[in-house]
Amino acid sequence: MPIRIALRQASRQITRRRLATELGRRYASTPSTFQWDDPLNSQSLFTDEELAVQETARSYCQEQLLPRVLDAYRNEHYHREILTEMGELGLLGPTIQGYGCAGVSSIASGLITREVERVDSGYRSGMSVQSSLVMGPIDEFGTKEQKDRWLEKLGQGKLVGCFGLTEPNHGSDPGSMETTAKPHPSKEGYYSLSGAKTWITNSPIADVLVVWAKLQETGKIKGFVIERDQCPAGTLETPPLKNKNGLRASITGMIQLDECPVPKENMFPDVEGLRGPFACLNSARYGIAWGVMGALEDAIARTRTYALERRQFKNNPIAKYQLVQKKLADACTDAAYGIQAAYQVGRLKDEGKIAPEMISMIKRQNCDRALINCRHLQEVFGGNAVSDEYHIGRHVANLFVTQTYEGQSDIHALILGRAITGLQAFV
Ligand code: TGC
Ligand code: FAD
Repeated sequence: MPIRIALRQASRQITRRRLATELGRRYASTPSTFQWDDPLNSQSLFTDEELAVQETARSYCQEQLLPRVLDAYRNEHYHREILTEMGELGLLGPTIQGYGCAGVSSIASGLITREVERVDSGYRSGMSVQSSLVMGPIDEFGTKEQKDRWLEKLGQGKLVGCFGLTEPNHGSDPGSMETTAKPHPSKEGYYSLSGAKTWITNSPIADVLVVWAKLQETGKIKGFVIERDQCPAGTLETPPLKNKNGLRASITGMIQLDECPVPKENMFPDVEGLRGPFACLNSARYGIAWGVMGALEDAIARTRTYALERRQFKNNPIAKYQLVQKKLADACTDAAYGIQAAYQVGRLKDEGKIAPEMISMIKRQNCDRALINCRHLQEVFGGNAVSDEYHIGRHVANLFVTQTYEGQSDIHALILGRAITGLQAFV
């Protein structure tokens, strides 16, 4: 059964279940009822289909991902099968029409990333790369042959993809990249790619690698899809980068290309320059803006529970103390505002009315606020914050990475500054 139809059926079931069991609590709650875990009643904004997608994602994440995360994080082990499981549920490439993808709204896709990152940013990272940074450019810039060849298998999680833009010497400034593509000296109809990409999510396990390189003939950036199993020995290496102190439940590595032959038909024909990678990054950054709110919401829920149970001074729960309450009030406010902002940008995205600066604004603000609030909430756990079983330290370490990748926070401030003043401050 096509996933979209499954989702519609699920949506109807949820509507019935919702009316039966949740009436009066959240969806049908009166406007005056304050819910600490949804202070501005964002649930009331979502369509039935979006609620169904949220429910599917939440059940999967809480029942299947959460039990695995501590082991994955401790051992820095990414469970490859997660992408297959997500594919079976229709969570990959969810906004893409056709190729077995769910074809749901940008809000629904944001709700998926929020649920996944409620468990762990690294799991969201692996999924975002597959959906926004690999399936996204193939869908947007690929030929029909390229789409037919890869999209369905990527959507099912049968193939894993990665996105290589960052280089060892060029992170915030990818326009200065050194990786080149030139006509292959001995293979007719092939380009030869050489260069190195670093800090690449999924690269050690990727079957298809979207790599951005400068075409030697023109000096313009072009996108290529490299198929690992087509690369002669020694032309493609993807060593893992181990011993990370954040995002340990995801897998990260390099892409090393040494005169790697890539068929000309694997190049995206009609997009050139930074517009190509940045168009994909718009979707991925939008997803992060939702995702980090999930991590913050999980931190709030865990902190609230802990503060109500932990007693100090005359047997009072520490939740009774004003400084603890202020930390929770700040965090709940930022989470609620962040969701509203992400929602507005998502609706505008689907209406074709977004400017990239809107995405810079929510990516930066939501990542910064998630990180700062989690760092404050971590204090509520006292010494127990040091134990990974309380999960808060893992969120803090992960959120530092989310603030850094896909444009570090200050870089997004400069993107906004350029839009506000008309003056660019990068160089
Ligand atoms: P600039 O002159 O600003 O732009 C060059 C061309 O690109 C176009 N463009 C965009 N198009 C669509 N969407 C956007 N958001 C766009 N931003 C720029 C622009 O219109 C122009 O087009 P054209 O046709 O005129 O050539 O370029 P610049 O070199 O001055 O850029 C500066 C800056 C800082 C904005 C940019 O380089 C930047 O954003 N740097 C941050 C780098 C970054 O985000 N890297 C991400 C790597 S991927 C990653 O981190 C994945 S992590 C995944 C995970 O694990 O979840
Ligand atoms: P730099 O560019 O060296 O920046 C260092 C600091 O200098 C930052 O604070 C930055 O804001 C500041 N800075 C730089 N230039 C300026 C300026 N002009 N004005 C003011 N401040 C400035 N990349 C991919 O392509 N694909 C991936 O899948 C991917 N996954 C990642 C996964 C992880 C776990 C990590 C850590 C990174 C990943 N990245 C990926 C790379 C990521 O996008 C880069 O790390 C990020 O863009 C920053 O680049 P950089 O690390 O080279 O930092």
